[in-house]
Amino acid sequence: MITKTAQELAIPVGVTLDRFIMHSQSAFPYATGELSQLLRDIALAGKIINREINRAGLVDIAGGNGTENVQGENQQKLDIVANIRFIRALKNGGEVCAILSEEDEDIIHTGNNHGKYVVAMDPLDGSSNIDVNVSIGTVFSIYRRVSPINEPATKEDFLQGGRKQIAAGYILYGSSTMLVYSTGDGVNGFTYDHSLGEFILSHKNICCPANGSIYSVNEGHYNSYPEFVKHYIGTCKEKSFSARYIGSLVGDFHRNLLKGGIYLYPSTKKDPKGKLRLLYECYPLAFIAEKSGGKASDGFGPILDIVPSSFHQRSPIYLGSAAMVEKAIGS
Ligand code: FBP
Repeated sequence: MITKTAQELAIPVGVTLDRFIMHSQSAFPYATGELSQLLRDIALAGKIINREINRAGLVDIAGGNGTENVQGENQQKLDIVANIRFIRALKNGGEVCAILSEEDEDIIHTGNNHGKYVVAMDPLDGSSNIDVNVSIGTVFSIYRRVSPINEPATKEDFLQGGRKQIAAGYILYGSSTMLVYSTGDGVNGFTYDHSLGEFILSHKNICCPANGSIYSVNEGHYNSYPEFVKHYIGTCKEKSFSARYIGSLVGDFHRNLLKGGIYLYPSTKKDPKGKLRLLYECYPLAFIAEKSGGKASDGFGPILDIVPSSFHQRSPIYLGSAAMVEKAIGS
């Protein structure tokens, strides 16, 4: 009879998000646990949205809602569900005094004026893929407020600039569901284990490869891209790089973060300022890119150095492996 070791008999489940957060918090002697709780609230909302997405085809939350968001985009029912779920989780969590969402024109005051943090978010990114079962995601960015505690938050709390983010990340609802975030010291990824209802550390200290052979861009807009972008796409083809574009920023970024690659959403004739929103799409992913050794540029300088002026402003973005971003914007 073969005797099994304890490890073999009871394979460890791994490090849960909760335990990882607690462990990281202990590295900061003055930590109060509020940011830790906020990260847990985001994870909880992610679990609920994951459940809604998985069963969208079975219950009446698939498809359009017949309403438009502040960007003039047709809202998918799941866009609205995700927005409600995140706002509710952050309100009930108590750490967040205000939220800026892609789905709402103005700041959402949570009533937690004692809260030290504000969150900017894209509750469900990749709307065009929601109904066709292609990976979609949530993107979030966290700031410590600059307005006085116990008073309502102000727009200044959200217009601090990308380098003032104290944490940022995304949740990818794909073949598996993952939460990837950084609080400034390294980037870590957690895979959702449905059977436990827990996010488990699966990608420790993610480093974006300096170079790669994958480029992600909507070539359907090729004719309206700036000349340097057309030239760069040409060099990618000359080198037989792989074109990979699913039309979900989080899905495309995540692949390139792990394998090496570049995601580009340049300015176009239709969107001369770019399509993606600076505060809750570009800043958070630029934060993850830079903290994992990658780069993020608007074609002229680092995305994180852009001084924001409005909530829903857009920006061109070149994001991913450092050498590829440098090559793209230098083309
Ligand atoms: P949403 O947040 O409204 O989904 O928009 C962003 C996005 O869908 C990205 O996820 C994606 O990379 C891009 O727009 C796709 O745009 P296009 O269809 O023009 O290629």
